Amino acid sequence: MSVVKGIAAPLEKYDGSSLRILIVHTRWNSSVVNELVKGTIDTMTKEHSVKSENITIQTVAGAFELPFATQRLIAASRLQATPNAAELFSTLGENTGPPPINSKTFDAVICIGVLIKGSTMHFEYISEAVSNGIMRVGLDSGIPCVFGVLSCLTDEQALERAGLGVSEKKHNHGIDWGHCAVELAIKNRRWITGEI
Ligand code: DLZ
Repeated sequence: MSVVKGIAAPLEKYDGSSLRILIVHTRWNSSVVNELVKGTIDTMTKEHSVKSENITIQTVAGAFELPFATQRLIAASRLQATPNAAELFSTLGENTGPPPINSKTFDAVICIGVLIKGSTMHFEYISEAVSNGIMRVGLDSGIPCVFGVLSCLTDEQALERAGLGVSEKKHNHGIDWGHCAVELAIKNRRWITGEI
């Protein structure tokens, strides 16, 4: 039987050697999250030549904190990058369009966490809030924000999707997030300059 699900290979090879990447990950469910972070980093460094010194890693407690932390870290990187006050204030608001490209701002962010369903409605509320929040940060900032949050019904699903399970289908989704971040970062650099 042919395989339907999954991502097709990219159409070009992306050179990530000049990219600056931010990873924000949770400390909830850390054994799975750490493996996902490793898969993401290995993919970017080994397959796209992203320099490990250009990958900034920050942690938050749980998935609910990911959108806020990401938004503030993007703002902080712009503060570091902006040499004068006028420019500084013009980059602080939301919906201000694409950021300046320089050595301090991030080309892409990868938000990584694992939500595992419990016996209350917590999972449903957090999943929706986090996915909407991460999308909003990306659209408001103009910086690609990769959605690296697993929403799993069981521990086994989480392990399988971090490449840790016993099933033959196990796959570390961090690999896909690494590819995705590099592709979108490179493409966004082109789009910022009007190139299509
Ligand atoms: C409270 C909570 C629960 C029950 N489950 C998870 C989870 O599976 N994954 C996760 O990343 N975080 C969880 N949290 C913590 C919330 O995301 C958040 O950190 C707290 O509600 C504090 O805002």
